[in-house]
Amino acid sequence: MRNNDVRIVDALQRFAVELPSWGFANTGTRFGKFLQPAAAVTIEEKFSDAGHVHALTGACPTLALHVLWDVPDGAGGAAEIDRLSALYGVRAGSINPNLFQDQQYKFGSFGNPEAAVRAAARQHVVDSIALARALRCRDVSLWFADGSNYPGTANIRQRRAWFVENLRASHAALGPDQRLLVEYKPFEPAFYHTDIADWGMALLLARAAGPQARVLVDTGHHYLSQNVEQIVAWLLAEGLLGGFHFNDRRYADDDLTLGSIDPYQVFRIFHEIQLFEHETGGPADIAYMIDQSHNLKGKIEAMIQTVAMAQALYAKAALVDYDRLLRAQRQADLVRAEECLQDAFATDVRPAIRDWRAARGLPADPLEAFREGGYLQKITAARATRAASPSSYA
Ligand code: RM4
Ligand code: MN
Ligand code: MN
Repeated sequence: MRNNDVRIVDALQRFAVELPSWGFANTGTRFGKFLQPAAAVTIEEKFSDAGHVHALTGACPTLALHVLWDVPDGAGGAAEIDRLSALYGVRAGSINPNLFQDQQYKFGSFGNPEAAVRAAARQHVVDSIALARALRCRDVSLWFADGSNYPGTANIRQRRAWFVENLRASHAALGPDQRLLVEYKPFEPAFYHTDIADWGMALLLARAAGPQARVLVDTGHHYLSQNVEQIVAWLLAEGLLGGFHFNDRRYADDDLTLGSIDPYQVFRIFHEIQLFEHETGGPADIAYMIDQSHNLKGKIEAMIQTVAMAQALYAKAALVDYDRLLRAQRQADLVRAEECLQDAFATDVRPAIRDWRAARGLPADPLEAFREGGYLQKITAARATRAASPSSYA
């Protein structure tokens, strides 16, 4: 048991997860938006909420920014972001260009048949890289809504070539310490073909882009029953796993709270990563990020719940007995091998996590601390005075 406690503490010490600025804003579905009076509208409010989550969990030192929604002035807005970082105790994290919202992107961005639109999209990514550099952010994270709705309406190979061209040009703008993350998604908003539909396409494009490009795995961006941890294992083996967008889903890209539907899958993903680290003797260079926007749950509460879930599942994965596991695998001792994972998953890590929090001066139960702390009441009163405004997303 003591040994377990040490492993849990070690795991918690090295685990950090990035919050999404858009997770604190009013979002919804394409059918409707149910506005929350406490939802963040300004970038300052998003920093404030993220700072509060970090203060309660100690695990979220960075905030992902969406360029168009958060820093529309690009690198010109960097000084204000720096001010907010210092004020609220969270740094800017990944920078997310927006290549899907402008009218010009109706038929795509990097894959648009018009050269002028492809050039505008490329310029936006180059500007986003400059913003990231001004903020000392390493990762520029690309997600494309590009695709087509009907067979025959797009030249799939031509668009692929345009993607390669623009990704190479974007990569050329990176500073030596920066990375380009390429996210994939099988469908939506495109319903016939999506230009980067799966991890294989993302991997080939990342490779074509250049040595500082990596694949980003959004856990919700897979077909039902797909083995996500196998994808993770392969990307690790190829040295191309750059980061995650965490969320859960029951049907498609539902952006539900991490681990709410299938915590064992998240555990298995963490297991593949930690086994890789055990075997290679060093940390995998992965950016863990949350990509969730809660429509019905309280936004800050759901974010704290997510972080606590991520910590617990990461800690459980750290409990797998590798010697026993690898021996059982070699001997094809199936049940024993399987048990190694199941035992770790079944371990109650909550007491050790509470102790770890207390030792660091954090509330033992961050959700309870949030409910009792008065922050939500304070921002609800302060923000209710202005007309609630939905964000443009979703
Ligand atoms: C996508 C994807 C991206 C996010 C957009 C808004 O489904 O998950 O990461 O930026 O939504
Ligand atoms: Mn995502
Ligand atoms: Mn998504």
